[in-house]
Amino acid sequence: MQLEMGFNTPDEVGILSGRPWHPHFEVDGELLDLTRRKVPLDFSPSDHLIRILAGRGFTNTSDIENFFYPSLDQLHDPFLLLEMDRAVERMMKAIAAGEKVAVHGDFDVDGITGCALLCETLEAARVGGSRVQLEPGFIPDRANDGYGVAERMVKEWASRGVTLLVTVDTGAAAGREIDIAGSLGMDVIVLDHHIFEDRPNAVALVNPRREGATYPNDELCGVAVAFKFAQALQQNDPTCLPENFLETVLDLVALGLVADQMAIVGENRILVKKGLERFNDRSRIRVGLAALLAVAGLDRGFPVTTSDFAYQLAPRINACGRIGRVMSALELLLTKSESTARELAGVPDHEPRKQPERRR
Ligand SMILES: [Mn+2]
Repeated sequence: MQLEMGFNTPDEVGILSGRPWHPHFEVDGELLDLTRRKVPLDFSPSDHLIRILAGRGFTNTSDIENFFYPSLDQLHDPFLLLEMDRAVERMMKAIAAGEKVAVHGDFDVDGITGCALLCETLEAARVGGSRVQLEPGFIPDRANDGYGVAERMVKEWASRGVTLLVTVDTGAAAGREIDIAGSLGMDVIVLDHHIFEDRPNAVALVNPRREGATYPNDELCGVAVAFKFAQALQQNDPTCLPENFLETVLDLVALGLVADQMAIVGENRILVKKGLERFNDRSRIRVGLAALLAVAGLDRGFPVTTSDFAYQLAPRINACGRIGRVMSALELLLTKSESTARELAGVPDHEPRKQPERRR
C-alpha cells in the first residue's frame, strides 16, 4: 500500500514514523467552528491541531483559549496544597516579628533555583514595615554534607539565633534533623516534592505528592512548591510582596521544572511558558542567567527553548555541585552585578574567579 505523507486524508500516517495514525477523538464540525469563531487566535488553527488538542482534553473554547493565552491568573489556588495555610501563617508571624530565618536548598538545579527563589521572596517580603533577618541561602555540599538536610547547619543556625528554617526540594525525609532543629528552638517549614514514609515534625509540610493530597497538579517540583508558597503569601496579604514579584522569579521556576523533568502540562506549562518569555527578554533576564547563556553560546539572538534548559543550562548548574562549588551556582542566580555574574559563569576574557573561602 502506498502511504500518503501528510494529514490530508481520514487515514493519516505519521510524517516521521510513516505508521497509520488513529485519532481516538473525533472532532465534530461544530467544535471546529466554535473554536475558529470564538477563540481570538493570532493564527488560524488547522483542523488537525484542534483535533490533537481535543484528544488531550481541550474540548471547549475557554480551555483552548487558555492553552493559547496562558496567564498567571489561571494558576491553581496555592491554599489547595495541604498545610500551605500553616506555612503562610508561620512565615507571616516571622516577618512581622523580624525573626531570623534560614533557607536550606539542595544541590541540583531544582534545589538551587528553589533556594534562590525563597531567598528573593524573603528579602522582598514586608509586613507592616517589618522584615525577616535572612541568613545567606544554603546549599549542601554533595561530598561533605551528603544527601538531605545538613545537621551541621541546623546546629549552627540555632547557635546564631535562627528561629525558623525553610527547606526546599528536601526535608520531607529529614525527621531526625527536624527533631534536632525543634530541640534547639527552631521551627521548620518543609517545601518538598519527594515521597516520604513518616511525616517529619515540621510546623508545615507542603508537598503535592503526600498522602491524601488533592492538589490538582502533583507534578510540582521543589522550586514550583516554593513559588506556590510565594503566591500564597501574596494571596494572603497582597501588600507583603511587590505587585509584580511573582513574575520576576518565573525564570527560576521554569528552569527547575524542566531540569527535574516534570510534565509540562497544565499549570507547569503556564509557568514554563511565562518563564521562557522572561528568559528571552533581554531587558528582564537575570544577569547570572544571561552570563550562563553567553558561555553556552546561546546569546546570539535565538529564543531560548526548554531543550536549551535541559541540555545547556541545567548541566552547567548541576556541575557546580559535582566539583565542590555548589554555592557559586546559588550566587550566580542571585547576583545583581553583571561583572560578578560573568566571573562566576566563566565568560572568557576574565581571570578565573578565585575559589571563595568555604562558608562556615
Ligand atoms: Mn527536585
